[in-house]
Amino acid sequence: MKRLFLAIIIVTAVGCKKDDLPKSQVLNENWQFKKSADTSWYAAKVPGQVHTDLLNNQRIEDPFVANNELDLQWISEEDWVYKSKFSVDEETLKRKHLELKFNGLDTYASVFLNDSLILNSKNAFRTYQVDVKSIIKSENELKIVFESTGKHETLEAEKLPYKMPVDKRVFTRKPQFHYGWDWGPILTSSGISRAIELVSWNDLKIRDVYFKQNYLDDGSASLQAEIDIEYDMLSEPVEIEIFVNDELKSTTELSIVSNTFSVPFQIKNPKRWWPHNVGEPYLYSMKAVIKHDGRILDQVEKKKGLRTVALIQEKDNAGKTFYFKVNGVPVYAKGANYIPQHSFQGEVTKADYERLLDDTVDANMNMLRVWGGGIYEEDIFYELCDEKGIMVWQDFMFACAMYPGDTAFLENVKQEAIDNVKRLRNHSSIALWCGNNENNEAWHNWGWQTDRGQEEIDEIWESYQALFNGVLPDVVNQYHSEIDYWESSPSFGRRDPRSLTEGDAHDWWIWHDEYPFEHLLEAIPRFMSEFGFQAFPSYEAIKYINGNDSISISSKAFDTHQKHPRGYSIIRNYMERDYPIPEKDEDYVYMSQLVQANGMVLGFEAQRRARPYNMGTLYWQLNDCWPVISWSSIDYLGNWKAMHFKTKKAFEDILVSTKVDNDTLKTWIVNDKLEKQSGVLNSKIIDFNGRIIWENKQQVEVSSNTSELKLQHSLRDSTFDKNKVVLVSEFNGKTNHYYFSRPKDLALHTAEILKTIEPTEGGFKIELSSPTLQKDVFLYSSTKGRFSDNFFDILPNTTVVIEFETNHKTFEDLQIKSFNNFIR
Ligand code: BMA
Repeated sequence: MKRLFLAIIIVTAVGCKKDDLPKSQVLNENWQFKKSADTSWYAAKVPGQVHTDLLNNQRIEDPFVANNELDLQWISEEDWVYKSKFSVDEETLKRKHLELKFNGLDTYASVFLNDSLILNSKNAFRTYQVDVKSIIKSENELKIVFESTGKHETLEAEKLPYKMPVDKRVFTRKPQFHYGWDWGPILTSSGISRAIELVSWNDLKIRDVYFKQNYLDDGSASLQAEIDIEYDMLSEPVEIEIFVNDELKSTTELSIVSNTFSVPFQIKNPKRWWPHNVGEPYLYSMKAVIKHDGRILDQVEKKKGLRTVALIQEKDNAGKTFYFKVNGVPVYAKGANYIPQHSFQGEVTKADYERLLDDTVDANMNMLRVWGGGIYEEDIFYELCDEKGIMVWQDFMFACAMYPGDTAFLENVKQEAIDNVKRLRNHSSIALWCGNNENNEAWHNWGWQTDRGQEEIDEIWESYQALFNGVLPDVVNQYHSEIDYWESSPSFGRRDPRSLTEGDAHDWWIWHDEYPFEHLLEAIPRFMSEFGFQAFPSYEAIKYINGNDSISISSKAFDTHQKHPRGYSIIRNYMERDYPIPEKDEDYVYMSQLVQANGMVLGFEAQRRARPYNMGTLYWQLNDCWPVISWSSIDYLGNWKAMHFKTKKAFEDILVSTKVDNDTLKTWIVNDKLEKQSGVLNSKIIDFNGRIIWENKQQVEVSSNTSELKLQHSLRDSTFDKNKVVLVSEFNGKTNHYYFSRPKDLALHTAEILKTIEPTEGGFKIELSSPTLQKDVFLYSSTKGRFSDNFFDILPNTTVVIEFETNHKTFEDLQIKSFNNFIR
């Protein structure tokens, strides 16, 4: 009797209220901050971090200019306090549930609401939810104290009877690159890194919906909406409706008896999501609605693509395959390693994400690896990857270190993994979860076991196992079982011969071991997940570093922006091998970009020619987090280095590529498309004035999704001077230039480049021509804008047309460099 009475009350309470869907109020306004020991408060931006707040209040100099970084180390040794006042309206206050949701606190934070301590957080990658119903009022003060990470790290380190191979940072769950990297400054900031929300609801709130795909074929897709709720309506009947593209797909009635339930639904003749280069990255909009008595209690909508994706590792004669099969089709992965776009994440805008991911697609990449020393990216990153058809290899945030394995640490990481796997699992772009970056390789190959007792070695390795073969794969298996888990990238260190026959490889014979780029022609792994080479950034970034208009690269302060201890000498050694060494700084910058670009392209082409043995190439690294000399192809200011322009060509779905093997010229056509290609392969060797020395035309057909050797021509009887010719190959509008000598040996001529410039709707059209071959022509200007191509060759007596996209109405300072002018 009593029970029935209660039920009636609830039904009436639920039934009669209008407009009480759960609400979220974002608390980003009115923030102030101060150093803990100080008394004056300053305005703060949330989300953000203390360094940029200090900068915006003119308390410090720009950390990215000159060597200011070095003078700012005191910031991370201090504790910082943030506070804000916020009001809550009457209607919200009356709600049954009020909760504060912290989407990112970096890192050791004590949170006070109206002077009550409501949270102690210790993981920048986690989301924390706190019930505040009993203490929230109409006028409130939220205060957060961020303690210096160092204190905590010292305490944790002291608990161990030995030193971890990398000290300090491994104890704190925050972006590891904040502690400095070989391309990043030491700027260990703290602050409110993602939004804080006040979430309120009455009877029911959906915490999470996972539109899980159980089965997919051409005829139908079977899915289930796995719904997590909070509720106050035990045993109440509710209806759950699932909509796909606004069409009602299923209605289910059930009584609420637990926090989770799932609702199956079907999609007939499903459209697939594809990586953009092989199909359309089609996304459905899927919505779960929970109703009671015809009234909506809560609803969640997501964009979701249907696809299967699997990492295929099958034994073969050489070792084991390593490739991604999407919708049953092997897809060759072309792309890069992605790092955070800024040392201070709060500075990255939606426009920055859009531009960088457009640049990714523009360069014909279909995969990015979100590297483990950075962050689990913002939602917008994955939304754009879904939309643009970019696959994401997602590392968990562990890099180049060994991590603790005590229960508290493992539990903290487990919650972090659950938060992020659940947050990201509806994204079709996610193709792989990977445990860490180089931890396994480092432990076995970087001398980290030397001078340790067996017990210590065992304990550190057990911690590794517990985390990367326990906690993390268990979370992936439980929450995102449609995606594979890979323990560590790379599988084997480069000194292990298996690195070329199975798993993924990081080829740091190039750069770190200073092997010549030609090494890439022979050493071809199953999947190259890292290799790279540094170059100087754009003139604009160099001026930013210098804090003035100079392109000088030789000041002490400038050196703060080269984080690799041997960086300058490695660049010079490689340059000396193959290129002339220019005297002027601005020319040296240009030449460094050519060394990087041409060297990397040698690798890309060799790896792509070798498909299906090799099925992927991800270079180190796409972008920068500050102005720096680094391995990136796009600098901090968004400027493309020569490498990004050349990568774009080397990553075209249809690639013509040549190699000379024992006096035989061999040309392949690589076809990543799922359709066969036919056309004329036109090959000619010309001298630098355009005289044809040899020519061959043949009709060819190239099967889909393959690489085929199409031309073999013996050079044994050829009499041409290798330094004076180039092979120009063309197939269906794609061209490739192959030089037979090192750049510095080429007998290029100097001649004027003729140019005309005409205004167009979006900028200017530039036409360039020359009577002689001009190699690696570089256009630059102080007028802000974008060239449609750069670092290209002009063939003798042909005209190259380049668009310069700009908002400026005048364009009088176009400058041109040609590699020809450096030949002595
Ligand atoms: C790779 C990366 C980074 C590093 C890069 C260049 O191993 O994983 O750790 O920045 O090498 O040294």
